[in-house]
Amino acid sequence: MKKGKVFSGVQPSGALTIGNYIGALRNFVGLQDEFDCYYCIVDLHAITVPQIPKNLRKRTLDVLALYIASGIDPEKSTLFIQSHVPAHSELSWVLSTITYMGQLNRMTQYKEKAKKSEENLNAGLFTYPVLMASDILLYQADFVPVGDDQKQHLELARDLAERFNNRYSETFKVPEPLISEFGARIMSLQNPESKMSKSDDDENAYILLLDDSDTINRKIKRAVTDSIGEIRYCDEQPGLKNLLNIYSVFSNEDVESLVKKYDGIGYGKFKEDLSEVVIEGLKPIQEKYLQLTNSKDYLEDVYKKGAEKAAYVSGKTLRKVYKKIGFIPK
Ligand code: AQP
Repeated sequence: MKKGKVFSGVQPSGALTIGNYIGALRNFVGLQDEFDCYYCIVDLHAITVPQIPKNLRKRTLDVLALYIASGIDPEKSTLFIQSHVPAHSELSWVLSTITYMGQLNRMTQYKEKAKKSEENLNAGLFTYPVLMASDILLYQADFVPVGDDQKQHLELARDLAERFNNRYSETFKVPEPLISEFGARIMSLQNPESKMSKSDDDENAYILLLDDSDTINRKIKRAVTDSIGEIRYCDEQPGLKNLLNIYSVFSNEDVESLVKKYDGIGYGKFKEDLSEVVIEGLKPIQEKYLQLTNSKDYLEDVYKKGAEKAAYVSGKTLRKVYKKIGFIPK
């Protein structure tokens, strides 16, 4: 039987955080056996905010290395760089002609990013979700594992697939989001009301996958909690709730047992233990990452092979689209 397809991507817009890992990467790993998975490094998306070319190059390869270090196997999954597959930009243009301005205007991520980058309010930031829809629809993905913040973008992808199918006949699979119930939104350590983001100006707001143990200790120590002084899992203590979520993911213990374990114990000890659990959890990823960054040829081999396969699969969809809308085949 043919396997279902999965597509997802990560932007090389900064070093990856444990938010990216918990909400996305770690879930990618578990899908590899059951599905035909395409995991992309979405560099075209990353340039919607200014990037220093040298850093972008490095981060792109870093994301690839971190995909593999987190357990994604290039023999099972297709790993590739978005700009290596021109069909993404090509389909994006087509889909932009059936996207309503009103839909894009409602996108929360656009509104938030627009606030942050008033002097660089470029059109790419606005049409970002159309490119994301193209990424997904090109592979006829059944499922898209993402963090909770991407739900709205995924709705647009579904909507565009349906609109195109209704207008020109069945062409695209309508994808379903795969958002894990737990850890879908890891919050900033400095402001538990907003999500942890790799492009946050405050480096104490996030833990990077590649942070060393001293840095992790320091950031967790400084993480915002409250003055209640009791370890509980509730909305009135959002900082603590977030830390408990992180603890649970890295320790594989459920939140309830953690709350029991720390009954009557202060935040200091809890944070110390949390640091240890995070440091231990990240260790194997960091070790594998280090090995991989010394194997440039291997990484190049992976992304070249990945691009070949991705170009083949996406090319088929794009040709179908072009034909249906009335373009003359080459
Ligand atoms: N805080 C988070 N909690 C859970 N999941 C998260 N993701 C991001 N932040 C969290 C998930 O990570 C995947 C890759 O995200 P992305 O790089 O494509 O862009 P993003 O969602 O905009 O992530 P960032 O870290 O906030 O990047 P910047 O700061 O560059 O915008 C996605 O599946 C996302 O849901």
